Amino acid sequence: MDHTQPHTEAMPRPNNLDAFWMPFTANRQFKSNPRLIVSAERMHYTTIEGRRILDATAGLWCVNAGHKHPRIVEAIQRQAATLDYSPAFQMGTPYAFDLAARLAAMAPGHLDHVFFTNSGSESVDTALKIALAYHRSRGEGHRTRLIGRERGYHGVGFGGISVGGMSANRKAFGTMLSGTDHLPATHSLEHNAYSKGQPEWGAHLAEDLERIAALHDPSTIAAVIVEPFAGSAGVLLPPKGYLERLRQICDTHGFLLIFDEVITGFGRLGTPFAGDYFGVVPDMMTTAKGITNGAVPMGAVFASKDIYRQIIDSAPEGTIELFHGYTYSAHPLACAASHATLDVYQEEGLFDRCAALAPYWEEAVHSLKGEPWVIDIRNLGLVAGIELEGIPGKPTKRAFEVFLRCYDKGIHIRTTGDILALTPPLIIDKAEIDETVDTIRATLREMATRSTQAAAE
Ligand code: PXG
Repeated sequence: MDHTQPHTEAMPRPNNLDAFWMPFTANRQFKSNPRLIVSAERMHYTTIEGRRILDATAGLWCVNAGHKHPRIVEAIQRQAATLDYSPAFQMGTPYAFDLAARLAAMAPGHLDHVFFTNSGSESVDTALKIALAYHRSRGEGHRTRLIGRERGYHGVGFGGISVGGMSANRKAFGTMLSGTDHLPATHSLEHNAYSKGQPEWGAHLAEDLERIAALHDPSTIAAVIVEPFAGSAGVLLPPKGYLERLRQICDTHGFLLIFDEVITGFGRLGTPFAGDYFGVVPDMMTTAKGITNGAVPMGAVFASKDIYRQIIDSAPEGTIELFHGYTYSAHPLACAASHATLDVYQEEGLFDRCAALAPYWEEAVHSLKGEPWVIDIRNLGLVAGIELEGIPGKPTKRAFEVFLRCYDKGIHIRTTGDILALTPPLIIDKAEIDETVDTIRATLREMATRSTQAAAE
């Protein structure tokens, strides 16, 4: 089969769906009615039956330049045929050094150094470890506490779930890291429902960091990690002034501020990073996903000059300064994919395109106000969360039904709890925005009609 051509005809189903233990999936439900994808191009997937599905979530918030971009495909193919693998421990490739320099030049402030990982989860655990190593090398090894936020998502490593605040991701996994604490989530239906962009209410929630500092004593706290806006928990936006205040409190007490930019990085808000959008520069930034347009796994932690110099310069010459790294850190295929991805972002002006489309997007998603069960709509850049009133006693069920029906109608959306999340590739056009929103509208109306009929019977 020619894999460079769009796949059109139906493919045979796999004989056995049992062996693959699927991640973050209702395995039994999925396997009883699987949704199998065999190819993708630009804004669309093709299913095994040959149906086209519009990808309104950029994969899992990662395919910012659209699927199967020829430039990225070609770069990966060329790299695989040139250097398939080479270690990044005590050796290096020109691609990795060039990429790190290029990324550092894109990053805000003094985030001048890049540590490569393979995923967002690894980026988060890496950043938390760097924070601890940094304080220790300054003779402040007593700073061990890590502060996250309720409803935060920082991947699935033990560090990430410890500072994360989504209870389903924590409850089965014991005590996790000790010495963590959590800020309150910033979302309030009561005060901020239907805000367009950043909500007005809630900057004071940052003051809780002072309470946490007073409780534990500031000298025990190493770092604070937050998503600039919470994605996985259902698009929870930072109130105006909130991130600025977190930055100030961290500066006052010597806490490192880490922005988890795994989904906000690489153009999602129309700027390279969310820190640029909000005008707040963290001490470290965790990234993944859009760094390679999702085409090859890769993550990167950006660290400030001060953090890097402190750890590197305080170790004796000739010794390894940070005992950390992955077999696939700076993998040649990922480096090639990332270089090509950055070229595409730049040459196609995709971040500017995102910024230019954001007002149209905002109006389109807010047109769902008043549709059945809709209780809030939130948006920023090319991101939206549409919160539904759940079925009493059956959380998540209503939103999941919307997901299934939209899929049948040819639109892929994400759900978390009873919130629909939309985060399309930055190449989406106005007609595709309308198609996405109209499909959700039609689905909600159809479900409401059916539920009224069922009640009458
Ligand atoms: N941090 C943040 C902020 C994330 O959103 C991770 C870390 C972990 O990345 P990896 O590469 O280890 O998965 C993420 C991942 C969704 C969804 O639909 C979001 C993520 C992953 C899968 C689904 O909200 N974010």
